[in-house]
Amino acid sequence: MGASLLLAGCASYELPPFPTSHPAHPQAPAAAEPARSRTLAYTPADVPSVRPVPPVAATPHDAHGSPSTAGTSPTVVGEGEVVATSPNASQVVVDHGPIEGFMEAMTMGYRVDPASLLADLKPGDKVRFTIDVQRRAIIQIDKLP
Ligand SMILES: [Cu+2]
Repeated sequence: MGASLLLAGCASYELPPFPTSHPAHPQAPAAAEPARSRTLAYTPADVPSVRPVPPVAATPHDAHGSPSTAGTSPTVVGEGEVVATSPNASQVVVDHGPIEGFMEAMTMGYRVDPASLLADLKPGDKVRFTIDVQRRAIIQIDKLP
């Protein structure tokens, strides 16, 4: 008798209903879309390690005719190969060699300003590019033969 009472007690036990906020609840709201990747959509503010380059360091590269002589912002010149372009996002990914006084060789994305510089670039193109150091943006790109 005691045992059957105990069983009846067990059988009548019900889990408390899930609150709608519980992920197992049938009416639980779907998880929010994960944020879109912004790997290449950074701004200079996202890159804390920018080291200002003394204008002197850029001077040997200015023979190429970079706009640095006209503006006040220092520039550096690098050479590399286009890996990908994203004209809509004003971005180019380049596999570049070492840029003296600026950064070592690497593959990375750069903002390009104006985006029209990307117009006739395609992956595989060898390029020489000028970077505005303060804006961390490519402001000139020339294809190399
Ligand atoms: Cu780099």
